[in-house]
Amino acid sequence: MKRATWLMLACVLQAAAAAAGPLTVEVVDKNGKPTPNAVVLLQVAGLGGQTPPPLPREATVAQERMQFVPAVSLVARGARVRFVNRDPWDHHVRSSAAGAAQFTATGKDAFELRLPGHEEGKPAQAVEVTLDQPGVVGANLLGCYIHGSMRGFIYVSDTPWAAKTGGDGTVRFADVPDGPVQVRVWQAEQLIDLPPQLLQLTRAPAQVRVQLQVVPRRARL
Ligand SMILES: [Cu+2]
Repeated sequence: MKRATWLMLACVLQAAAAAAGPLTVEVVDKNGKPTPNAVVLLQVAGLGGQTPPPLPREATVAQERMQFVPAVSLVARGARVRFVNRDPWDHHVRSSAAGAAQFTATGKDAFELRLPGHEEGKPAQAVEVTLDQPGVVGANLLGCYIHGSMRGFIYVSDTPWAAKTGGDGTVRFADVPDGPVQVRVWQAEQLIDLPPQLLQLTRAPAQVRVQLQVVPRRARL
């Protein structure tokens, strides 16, 4: 074979190795209904594709009408999260690794603080926390000592291959490299980890559906 032919072949092979395509992941509950506020994480092994834009390094979580809003935040490790109390009464923000049987204020990833209630005509009280501890990766449960029903989550990811499902229960990654891909889904009320799904992506657009074993309560997005 001529040198030029070899070169061409090499280019074709390289293009094939670096191929990528869109991947849509739909998260549904036990009844098959789309589930918002689930975090989808990919572990990609192939080459090529376009790494998604970095996750937010800043986020705001409000305490509003006795709820954390948004109920689930997805941020990069090292993100600065600002907590704002918009209710007229005090709230706590306490955080610990989700899945722990109870709040542990001693862990590296744990913190707790108290935010005074919002006085009319004054700016709402806010505190900023930086999530830069190694142990902080994963789901972190937010709560309030005074109002036991308040639950929120901050999911800290050290990979940009992560997205939160919207109202349609779906996330779409535009350009996932071909080859083996592991899909993991976290959802606050799915207490038993779902087994990761293994896909073998080819050039064609791919779609996968992940079903939870629970029916989560509706929460604000
Ligand atoms: Cu409270």
